[in-house]
Amino acid sequence: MDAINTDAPRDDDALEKAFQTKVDAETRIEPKDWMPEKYRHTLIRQMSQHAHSEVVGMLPEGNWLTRAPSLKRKAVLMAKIQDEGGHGLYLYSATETLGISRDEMFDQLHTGKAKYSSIFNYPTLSWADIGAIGWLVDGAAITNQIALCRCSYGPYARAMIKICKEESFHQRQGYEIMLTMAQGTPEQKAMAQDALDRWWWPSLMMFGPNDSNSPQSAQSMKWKIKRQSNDELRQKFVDATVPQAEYLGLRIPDDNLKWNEERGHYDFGEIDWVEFKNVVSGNGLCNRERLKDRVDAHEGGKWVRDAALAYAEKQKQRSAAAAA
Ligand code: FAQ
Repeated sequence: MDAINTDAPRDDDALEKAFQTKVDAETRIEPKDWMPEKYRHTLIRQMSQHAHSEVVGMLPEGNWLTRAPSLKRKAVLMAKIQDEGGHGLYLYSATETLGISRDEMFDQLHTGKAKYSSIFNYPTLSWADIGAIGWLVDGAAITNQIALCRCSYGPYARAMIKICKEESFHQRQGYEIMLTMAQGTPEQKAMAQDALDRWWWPSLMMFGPNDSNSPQSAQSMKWKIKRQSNDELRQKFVDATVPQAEYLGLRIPDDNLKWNEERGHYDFGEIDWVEFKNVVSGNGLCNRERLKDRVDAHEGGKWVRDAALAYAEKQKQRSAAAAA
């Protein structure tokens, strides 16, 4: 058998061309395949930010676990939050296939070097916020993630399929909370409206900057990491969500929202990009609190990780002794 000469000069241009041909032909890229370094880095950036978002996203909802209005609501919310933790774990594992360790990713999150979704830096002020998060935040997340199920990188695309199924249940449980409140007492309906007022614009920001202002988009679309642009996905979300708000009898807080017959889509107002930039750069209402809670949870769990490692080491030594 011929040995592969790893010292031979490699023609990166030819490799990149072959790589792009493979992507264009819709052949999935797998961990051991050759890939351009920039593709690997782009995926590590996006997938680790996505994983961090799932894990930090547990915090605003966790705030309401002890105050859920009934045992049933509490059990459902607990299951949803655990699902989000599971999504973080799939995504961290999928990202590890690209050659970064989980410890490095945690370090990037805890030192503020890595981003996570802007949405989780807003406070959850009432029980209706739990409904609004499920309906709008999970609804926006699914809109984005359905497109990611066809991402060119195999482990990311496959993780998304399971995650989307669970997010779809999350979205329904949120909508059902909103429906119950919107059909409840006038005070409950007012709480639901207030939650929609506060979560609508931040939910639209989840899709990222406008296409004309999105530095990563062009290359990510060419590599089929992203299959639809930020603005296309945002429009899809608005078009799907407006009739849902109408059914609830709630008003979306946007005076410029109206159906455009010619485009076949809803027109909507301008996002406050100054607010978006502030939140993404660490100055949102809850950025500091969220990072502190994450770091505290990680440090608080150190003894569990140490105990698990010590146990694994003891088992290894026992098996080695038994085999000797
Ligand atoms: N927040 O050039 P682009 C969930 C950053 S999961 C913070 O457009 P790209 C589940 C962006 O990273 C929600 N940063 O970038 C759940 C880039 O930064 P960098 C998370 C943002 O990557 C529900 C820079 O701005 N989902 O909710 C945001 O092509 C309920 C320039 O932007 C994902 O992560 C933002 N909103 O497009 C859990 C999906 N937007 O690294 C609990 C995967 C943009 O260059 C409860 N990610 N940035 O410094 C994506 O699809 C993409 O990364 C985008 C951004 C669309 C987010």
